[in-house]
Amino acid sequence: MITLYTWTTPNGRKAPIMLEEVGLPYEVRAIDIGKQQQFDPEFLKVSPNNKIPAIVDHDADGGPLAIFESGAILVYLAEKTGRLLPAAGAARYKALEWTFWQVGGIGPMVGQLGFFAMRSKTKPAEAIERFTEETARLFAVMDRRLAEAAYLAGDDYSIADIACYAWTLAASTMIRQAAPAAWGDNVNIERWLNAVGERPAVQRGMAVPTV
Ligand SMILES: N[C@@H](CCC(=O)N[C@@H](CS)C(=O)NCC(=O)O)C(=O)O
Repeated sequence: MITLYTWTTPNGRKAPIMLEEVGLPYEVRAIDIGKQQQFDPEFLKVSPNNKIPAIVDHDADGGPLAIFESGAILVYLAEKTGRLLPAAGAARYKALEWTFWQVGGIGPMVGQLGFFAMRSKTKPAEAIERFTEETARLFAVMDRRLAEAAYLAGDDYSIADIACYAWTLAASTMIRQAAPAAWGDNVNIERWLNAVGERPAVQRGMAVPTV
C-alpha cells in the first residue's frame, strides 16, 4: 500500500495520475495547502520541504520509504513497476529530460504567472510581463517538440507527459484567460492535451483528491 499526500493543484495531480496508470493500490491524505496543512509536523516528517505531493511506500525494499518532489515520485513509481520510463537507452533520457524540464521550467514559471496574473492583490506589471514571456517561450519549445514526436519522450507516452499534463491544461484554460500572450498558437500541444486527457487513468487521477 502507498499513502499519497496531495492537493487539488497541478503538482498535486501528477502522482495520482501515475498511481492510476500503473495500478498500484493507494490511500489518499488530502493536504489542504489553503489551510496551511503542509506545515503540520506529521506531514513535515514525510515532506520536509512542506510541499505536496509526497508518498510513503509501506512496502518498499528495506522498509517504509517517504518521497517528496513530484519528479522523484514519478521516477520511483516507474522503476518500481517497470512502466512509463524505459530502463535504459535514449528513450529513458528523453523521458527524464522532459520530466525535469517540467519540474524546473513549466511548474515554477506557470505557477508564478498564475500567482501574479490571477491571485496577486497588486498584479505588478513587470512580474506579469516577465513570467508571461517565459511561459510563452516554454510552451513554444513544447509545441515544437510535439510537432516532431507524438509524446514528449518520443513515440510512447511516459512520465514526462504525466508531469506536464495538469500544468499545461491549467495554462491552456485559466491562465490563458488571465494572460493570453502566455499561450500562443500551440496546435501540437492542443493535439497532445486531447490525447493525454482521453486516457481513463488521467481522468481518474485528475479527480484526486476529492474535496
Ligand atoms: N517542485 C515541487 C513543487 C511542489 C509544489 O510547489 N507544491 C505546491 C502546490 S502546487 C505546494 O505544496 N505549496 C505549498 C507551499 O508552498 O507552502 C514538485 O514538483 O513536487
